[in-house]
Amino acid sequence: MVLRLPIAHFFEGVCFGLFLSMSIVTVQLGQCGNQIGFEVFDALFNDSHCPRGLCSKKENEAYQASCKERFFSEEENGVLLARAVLVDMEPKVINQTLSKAARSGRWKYGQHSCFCQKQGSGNNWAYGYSVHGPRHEESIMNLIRKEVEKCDSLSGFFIIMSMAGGTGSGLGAFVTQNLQDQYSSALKMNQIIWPYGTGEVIVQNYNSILTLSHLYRSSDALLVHENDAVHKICAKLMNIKQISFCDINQVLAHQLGSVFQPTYSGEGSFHYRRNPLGDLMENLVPHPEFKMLGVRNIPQMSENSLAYSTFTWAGLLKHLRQMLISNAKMEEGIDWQVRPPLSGLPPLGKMSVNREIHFNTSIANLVILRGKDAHSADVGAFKDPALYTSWLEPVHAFNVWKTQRAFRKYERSAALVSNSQSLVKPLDRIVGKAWNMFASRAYLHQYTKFGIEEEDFLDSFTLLEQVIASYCNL
Ligand SMILES: Nc1nc2c(ncn2[C@@H]2O[C@H](COP(=O)(O)OP(=O)(O)OP(=O)(O)O)[C@@H](O)[C@H]2O)c(=O)[nH]1
Ligand SMILES: [Mg+2]
Repeated sequence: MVLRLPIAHFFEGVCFGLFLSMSIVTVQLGQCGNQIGFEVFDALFNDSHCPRGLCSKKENEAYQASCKERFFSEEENGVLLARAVLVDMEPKVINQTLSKAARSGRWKYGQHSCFCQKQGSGNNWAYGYSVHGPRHEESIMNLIRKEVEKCDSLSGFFIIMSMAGGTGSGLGAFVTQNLQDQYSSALKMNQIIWPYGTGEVIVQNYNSILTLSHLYRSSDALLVHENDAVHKICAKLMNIKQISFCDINQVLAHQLGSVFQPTYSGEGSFHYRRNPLGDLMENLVPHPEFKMLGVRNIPQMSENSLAYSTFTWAGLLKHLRQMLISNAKMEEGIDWQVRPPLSGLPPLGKMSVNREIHFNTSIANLVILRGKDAHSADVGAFKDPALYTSWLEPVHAFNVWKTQRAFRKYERSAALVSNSQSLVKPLDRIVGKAWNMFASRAYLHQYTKFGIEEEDFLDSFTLLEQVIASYCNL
């Protein structure tokens, strides 16, 4: 696969940053994966076709071209097709997703990019993994291969799924493993949705530990969003009263868009970064034992409030850093007392031990700045060695990506992708709950009857206990 760029446009490309990007093939699995996938493509499309962008026409065109190459191919009539494969074991959600995209009138899914069956996996991971997986392996991998063949140059796969259901989680783990076998040099990043803590499904903790442990073996990075955290953002920051999955998915899509949309390839450069997934991995996953990533975003608010707000980079970055170290998912309710240990600040008195425990240590952070004067923003506070584990130099642990092209309606917006301890607590909680059920052998027969044995559960527990211990010891 080679990069094709018409010679006539080559020099123009050099001058105006039209270096085409490598492409990402998205695989949307199950209800959750398909509903989120739609919102992600819609957000990417709408942002890149936003008329303002607060930059020159030429720059806007370069940004648009880069986004297109990453996430869309083009039909002869100019309509954009998402570089995506849709998989579910029941038709309802896929049909809804296809028609929502078609209704947008501006982009759609390919006619032959879906695979669905008549009956889902009934929230049973084992059914998705051991029954649907092998049975439909060939058809699904063929669809993915066709999508890969449409890319001039492949950066990797973005696989969207929940971890609590049966199809997205079980079949998603199966497909990820196949991608690892068949495209070992392409990167695989899984977007996984952490279930509500209150629990919608009794076996969600079983499904979750099986998903996480399998992905830990076959994926390069797990980008995690917790439904509880996004729900709170909808309630507190977006002021939504009756919160639906659609609202949650739009917040999620906003966060993902602010990570995946183009940024300049380096300090002082006006070319857009070519290999988005490769660069993300290089910046954020320095060791395969640590591959759980989270995203934070600022500012986030309803359009009405946005019209009356102004922000400075200094203010946004100060909040974002405190959100990181105090492990807050949104700017409201940040604990400003949390400080880095050994940062040279005066001791905090007798609470200090507790506070230091609450300090969220990072392995790696990537700050992404979009909008007015992004080049002048000072990110020095993220380079403090006290924020990071001691085995990695801050110069390797911190990176910043920028573009002066504004994101959606935000004059300035910042995203932070972190590999940090922030998922240890929720992971420990899920492993604990699953272990309690496992100890009393509850519901195990539903898994063993489809070939997932006690031994597989024990392997999952061992692997995840190890992950928890590694993150705790940072
Ligand atoms: N954020 C978000 N979470 C969702 C959405 N739909 C389902 N979920 C979550 O996903 C989990 C259930 O998984 P689903 O994706 O519905 O299951 P599935 O993959 O279709 O599998 P089966 O229906 O069992 O075949 C629960 O934790 C839900 O909270 C969605 O649109 N957005
Ligand atoms: Mg389903």
